[in-house]
Amino acid sequence: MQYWNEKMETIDKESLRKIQSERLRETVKRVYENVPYYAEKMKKAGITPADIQSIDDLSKLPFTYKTDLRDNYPFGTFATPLKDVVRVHASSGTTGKQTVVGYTQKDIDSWSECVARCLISAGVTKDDIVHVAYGYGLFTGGLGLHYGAEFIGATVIPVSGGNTTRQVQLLKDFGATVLCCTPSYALYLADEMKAAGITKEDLKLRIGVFGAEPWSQEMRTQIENRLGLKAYDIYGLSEIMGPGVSMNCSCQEGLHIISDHFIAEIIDPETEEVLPEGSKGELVFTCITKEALPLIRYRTRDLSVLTHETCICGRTSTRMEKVTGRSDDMLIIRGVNVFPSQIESVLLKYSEVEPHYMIYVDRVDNLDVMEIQIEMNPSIFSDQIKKIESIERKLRHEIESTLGISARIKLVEPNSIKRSEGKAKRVVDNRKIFNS
Ligand code: DLL
Repeated sequence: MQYWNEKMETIDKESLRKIQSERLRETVKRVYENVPYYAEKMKKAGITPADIQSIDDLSKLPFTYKTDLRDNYPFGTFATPLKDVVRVHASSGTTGKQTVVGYTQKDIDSWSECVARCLISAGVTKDDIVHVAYGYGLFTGGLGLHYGAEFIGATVIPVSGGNTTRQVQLLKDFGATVLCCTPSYALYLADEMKAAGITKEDLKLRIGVFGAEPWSQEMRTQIENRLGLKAYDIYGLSEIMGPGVSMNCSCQEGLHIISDHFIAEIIDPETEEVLPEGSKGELVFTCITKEALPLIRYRTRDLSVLTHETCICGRTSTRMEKVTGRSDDMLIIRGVNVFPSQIESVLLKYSEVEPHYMIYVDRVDNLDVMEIQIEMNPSIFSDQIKKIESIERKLRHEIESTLGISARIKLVEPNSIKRSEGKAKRVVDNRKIFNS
């Protein structure tokens, strides 16, 4: 089967515009009536739902930012009462607070269909065995792929992340044909296979569904060669839905956005001006079918390029190029979103250290590692090594529980971190994902 929902996936452009306009009108009216935060924002911008008649009016609407979700933490941006919300997920916010997202049963069904459409466009069928190694839990990766794969009737192995030795054994024993995980974890699995003396011929993998972090063409080639599969890029973000906002089809000419559910725009991140088709800029999404959290013009901070040309596969949806970076300082480390500001908010709580720090990120044996160097306060500098080590331990523990991933903590001498004269440079990312 080539399509999951042929009618929608190959719909002519004019009919798609009509559907998008109609759904946009309904969504704007619904958020205006049900979300005080949106009503206020629209009033400030001097518009009412009557001003939004078609997708040509989209640019009249104000943007939504990640901080808006944080300011209305946890459920203040929901457009339905909590009793109609059947599931909640979350991802990192810019400070300690999580960005909380919710789904009604209809949202879960649409999400499953979006992921199903993505998987089918990459060639997954109901006869496949799908090993899901994205994390299950508040992160949308595990359950998102799980429901989508089940929706098409495939056999799902819900392994979640971690315990790599066991993952390799399960891949071999259960004969998975599809692997879903972050691209960096795919390479880590390849290393683990090598160590266990398992070759790609011992496995039955044929398709890889990789996303949740940026990855290069070189990495794709490496993964394909080492695991003996064809690698596909899946994109998404929790605020909009989770995985399945877009994905490569078998032509691999960009990622198909599920355009009857999400309207995409590209803007200049500085001027916020909408850019013409083909320009590189920041992706902005508007949800037009969501019930619980229909975000309007959400600033993703992800950099990409859009095209509205029909693909060779016959799909008429808007396509986006592989995401090549971000317009903010968010890092994705082992699939987890990390903002330097989250680290800073932990450090500021400790009087033993100064708010001067550097974050070093590297990839060692296909695994992301992070080291945070922090200046000690002069008062503890002369203290015993034991005391310094105990502060490092305390910080390590707190950073790990705030970020959800571990980091090496190294306390350094007072005044040893270079002060900047302009914007502070706090991150050195040596992973060189895009060689730029
Ligand atoms: O990462 C959802 C997801 C799960 C996508 C599994 C794909 C597979 P968040 O945790 O909210 O959601 O992080 C969203 O991750 O804004 C991008 O910066 C980045 N990202 C996601 N997919 C890709 C991709 C999930 N294919 C943030 N390429 C997004 C590059 C990606 N970056």
